[in-house]
Amino acid sequence: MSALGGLLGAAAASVPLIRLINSLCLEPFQILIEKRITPARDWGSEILPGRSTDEISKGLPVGEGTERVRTVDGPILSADVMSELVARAEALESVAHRVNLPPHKQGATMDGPSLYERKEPFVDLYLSKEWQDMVSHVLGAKVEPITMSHPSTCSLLYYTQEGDHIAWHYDHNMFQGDYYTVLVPLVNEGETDNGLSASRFCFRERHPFGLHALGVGKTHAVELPRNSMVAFEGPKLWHKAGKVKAGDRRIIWSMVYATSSKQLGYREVLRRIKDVSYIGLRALRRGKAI
Ligand SMILES: O=C(O)CCC(=O)C(=O)O
Ligand SMILES: [Fe+2]
Repeated sequence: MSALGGLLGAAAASVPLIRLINSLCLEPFQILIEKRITPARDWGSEILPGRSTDEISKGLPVGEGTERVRTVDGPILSADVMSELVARAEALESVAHRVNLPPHKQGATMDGPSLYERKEPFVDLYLSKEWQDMVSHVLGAKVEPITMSHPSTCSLLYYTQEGDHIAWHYDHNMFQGDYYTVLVPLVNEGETDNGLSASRFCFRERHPFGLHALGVGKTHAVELPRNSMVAFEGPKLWHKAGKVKAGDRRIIWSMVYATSSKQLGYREVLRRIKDVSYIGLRALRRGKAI
């Protein structure tokens, strides 16, 4: 083989590697672009309608290691905005990406990049200063939005078929600052006594030797009616979404905020490796949700 042929061959062989490195390293640069996104709407009067942020409850009276959980009773958003978001979420259900990864997860997801590309109102609200301020107040920490290129930044989770759930887990922090997950139920309907689905947001108190992951310690189950909110430090709180029963419908708007949205490259690589272990190389596609 000529020197040129060898060079071309080596270049061709390295294309997948270059793609891989690109997809692992590109995202930190995307933050710079996304910081320029300005929300189109004024959401101020739609958030906590008729209530001041000082009136809203801050935190659950729970035990050791759960101080990072905050719940807020509804209404979080005005009836009009809530109806609009519910209608959009219902309309997107047919295009949401369904996964079945027993025993970890079963359900459908509309990931952040897809919501962003479709200019859905969730992204506008997520990025707005008013919403950010309210979330910061609830958490007692000044937080900011993270890159829109992550699947979980601002996503919709559908628990609409029997057995849909997410098993016990920590969320993955790939940022320098503290990382918070914020959940707002858009739909939560079923046959339980109070009309909610059988799926509850559950979290377990931290055990000093990590035995909470083995089932040791007190578990709390939180009922989340439509238009309420729970916010928590996902990478430090052992949590899950229980299984829905046949006929239940639970649709959650899930968001991520951080005290510093500067990404740590090696943590992002670890996240990608974890995702690839679940769903294979297609996890490397930009914004692919599992
Ligand atoms: O749907 C739930 O209750 C939990 C969702 C969750 O764990 C997450 O978005 O990180
Ligand atoms: Fe989670």
